[in-house]
Amino acid sequence: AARKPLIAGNWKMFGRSADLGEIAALAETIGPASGVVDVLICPTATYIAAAAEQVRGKTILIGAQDCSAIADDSARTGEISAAMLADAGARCIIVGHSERRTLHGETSDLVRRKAEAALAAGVTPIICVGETQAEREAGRVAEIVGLQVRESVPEQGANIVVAYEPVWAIGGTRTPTLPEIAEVHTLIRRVLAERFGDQANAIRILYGGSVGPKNAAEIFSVEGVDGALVGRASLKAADFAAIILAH
Ligand code: G2H
Repeated sequence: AARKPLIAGNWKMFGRSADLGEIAALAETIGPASGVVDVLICPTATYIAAAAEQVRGKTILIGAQDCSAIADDSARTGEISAAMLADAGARCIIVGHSERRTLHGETSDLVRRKAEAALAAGVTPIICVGETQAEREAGRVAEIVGLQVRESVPEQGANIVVAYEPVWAIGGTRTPTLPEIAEVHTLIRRVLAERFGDQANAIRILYGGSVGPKNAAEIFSVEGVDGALVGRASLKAADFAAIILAH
């Protein structure tokens, strides 16, 4: 299946106003490469509108890092709905990042409802899954990741992206071996096919966790890897451009 690669930057709670200029610099550097891959930058919600302004007329997409699971306009002080993020210019929303699951107690059930809220707002959810170090050492990768996919992916609608982010590989220097990445991506597509049949072939599955300019090309060479979710290395235009151009 011909899936257009997606290279997504997750600015986490790092990127500030002063960093928004990196987006224009990125557009300048990648030039026509942005036609063959989809490029997405997800800043903190308060910067989405300004970031969307930066990419006006360019092919770079802007997204969000999280959204409320509640789809309707309602009394939810402090929450931001997927529709509001879409209003601000978000085209994709990351849901279920391991930092949300671990540090904010999000369950797969909540992640699925967030993904459903994104779909209802016409925004593509990027649903994150991944095992911990202890789970990998216990030989439970297929069980844990399979369960997370079954529980976090909405029943309806194959218009999603899945990101495989092994928790132990995030924000460090270690990544799985290439065969290990291939194995989990194959597993995820098999689980998606159980639900969506042939439609699963159109779903992009990204790898995330310590992707940088040095290892991007080899990770992109892995069968079944349709792009990357990049944290720290997405903040500086030069680094992120090098990753995009490695595809
Ligand atoms: C994993 C990734 C982006 P980093 O969290 O989501 O971050 O590339 O810094 O490991």
